[in-house]
This record gives sequence, structure tokens and C-alpha cells, in this order.
Amino acid sequence: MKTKIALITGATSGIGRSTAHEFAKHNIKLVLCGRRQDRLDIIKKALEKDTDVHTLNFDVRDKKATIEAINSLPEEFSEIDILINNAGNAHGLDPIETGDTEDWDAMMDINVKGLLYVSNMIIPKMTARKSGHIINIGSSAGKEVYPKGNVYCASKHAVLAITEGMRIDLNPYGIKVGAVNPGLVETEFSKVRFKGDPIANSVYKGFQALQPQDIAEIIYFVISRPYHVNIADLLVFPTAQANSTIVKKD
Ligand code: NDP
Ligand code: 8X3
Repeated sequence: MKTKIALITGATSGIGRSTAHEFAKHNIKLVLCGRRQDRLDIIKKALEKDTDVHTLNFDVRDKKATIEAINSLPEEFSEIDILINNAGNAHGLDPIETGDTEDWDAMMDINVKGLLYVSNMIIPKMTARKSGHIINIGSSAGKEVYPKGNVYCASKHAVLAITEGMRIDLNPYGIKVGAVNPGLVETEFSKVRFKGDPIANSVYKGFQALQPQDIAEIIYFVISRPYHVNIADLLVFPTAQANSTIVKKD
């Protein structure tokens, strides 16, 4: 069987980086994307013993850079079988009346428009081949709005709407589309959200948060089902978390 090729956005940290490691274990060829070249280099070096790796450095907010980066893929990496739209973050946690419009721009531009720009570059080759699998990393925040989550939650609700839209429109081509929606995962997510404020250190204290490896294993499970099985939407919480606001802490 032909070796599959996966493109993972946000592969320099957290869920994306763990997914790259998990896929490499299963000999999936990798196109790893992110803005931090030093990290891309380190991950490439670590995974190259298991699989072929190509890195792309671009900001998903930048449409032109996204187009150029994906167009630059060498032929042996250019037919993407699996797209993991993972790049994204929350920026700030503020009530709507004092929210920072720069944060709003970042979340909508990265989590929503960036996902669309990347998908727009990958989907045409999937439809031409009539095969492919797209997984969008949503969030429990895409299913439930929590206090001060306003725009981040909106961006993740949009990811779920886009996922459904993709699944409908790509159905005639036999392309699988689904979302994996985690609750609290201990990554650099809160460092980014709180911009270096020490409050970030308390987010995952007092309970066992999900680890990025937990999500990576689930993503591998999703992509390794037989062709007729499409996991369309998957919500995963740490056991201590009941919903976006109820977390049992020690
Ligand atoms: P991390 O902060 O650890 O990783 C975020 C990744 O996204 C990094 O690799 C970063 O790479 C990349 N990224 C961010 N902005 C851009 C950009 N403008 N252009 C290109 N890449 C970008 O967070 P997580 O691993 O937790 O987050 C991954 C996904 O999971 C996100 O979509 C997040 O919303 C979602 N999620 C996270 C949860 C959690 O609790 N942690 C729960 C539910 C969903 P670089 O900086 O190098 O560009
Ligand atoms: C990340 C989970 O609850 O911090 O999407 O928004 S939460």
C-alpha cells in the first residue's frame, strides 16, 4: 500500500507536535507547518529516523504566504492524503465589553480564515484524486460558550460549521471530513492565551488535564479506521471536566 502523506498545521507545539510524533510511529510521511523554524528543524530531525519529513514555515493568517508555501512542496510531498487543521489559539479571556480587537482579529484570522486558506490549497488535489481525509481541530468551546470565551468560542463554533460544510460539499468525492474537539489539554495554549501572565500556570493545576499525546492517539485512531468509517465529530474531556465550566479540582 502507498505510504500516506499528512500535512499538520501547528506542528511546532502541543497537539500538532504530538500528532506528528504519533503519525511518524506509523510511517506516515509528514509535512509539518508552523512559524517557528527552530522548532520545525528540531522535530524534523527527531522524526526523520522513522519517516520522511518536510517542513513549511508560514503564518496561516497570511494568504499569500500560505499559497506560496504549499505550492513550494516538492513533488514527493505534494499529494496530501490527510490534512490536520490544527493551528490555532485563544488570545485573551475578557468580557465582550472590554475585549481587545487585536485578539479578536487574531482568533478569527488564525482559527477560522487560516484553516480555510490552508484547506483551499489542499482540497483541489483531493477532489481531483477523489480521496482524502480532513480533520479539523475544534474544541469543547465550539459546542458551548463559556464566560469571557465569546470570540474564541465563536471561532471554534465556526470551525464546526466549516467541518459540516466540508463534509457535505466533499461527500460526492468520497473525502472524509471530521472534527476532533478537546476540552482542557495541557499545551502552550494558556501561555499564548494569557500572554505570559503567570495565571497561565494555574489553568491545569489541581486535576489531571488531557495531555497532547492523548489527543494525538485519538487523531491516529480516527485516521486509521477502515474507509467506510468516518468519525465525524468527537468530543473529549479529561475525566475531571464535565463541561466548559465544571472541573473537579483537588
Ligand atoms: P499550542 O499553543 O501548544 O500550539 C498551537 C500551534 O498553532 C503551534 O504549533 C503554533 O505554531 C500554531 N500557530 C498558532 N498561530 C499560528 C499562525 N498564525 N500561523 C501558523 N501556525 C500558528 O496549542 P494547542 O496544541 O493546545 O492548540 C492546537 C489546537 O487545539 C488549536 O486549534 C486549539 O484551539 C485547539 N484546542 C486546544 C485545547 C487546549 O486546551 N489546549 C482544547 C481544545 C482545542 P507557531 O507558533 O510555531 O506558528
Ligand atoms: C480549549 C479549551 O476550555 O480552554 O479550546 O476553551 S478551553
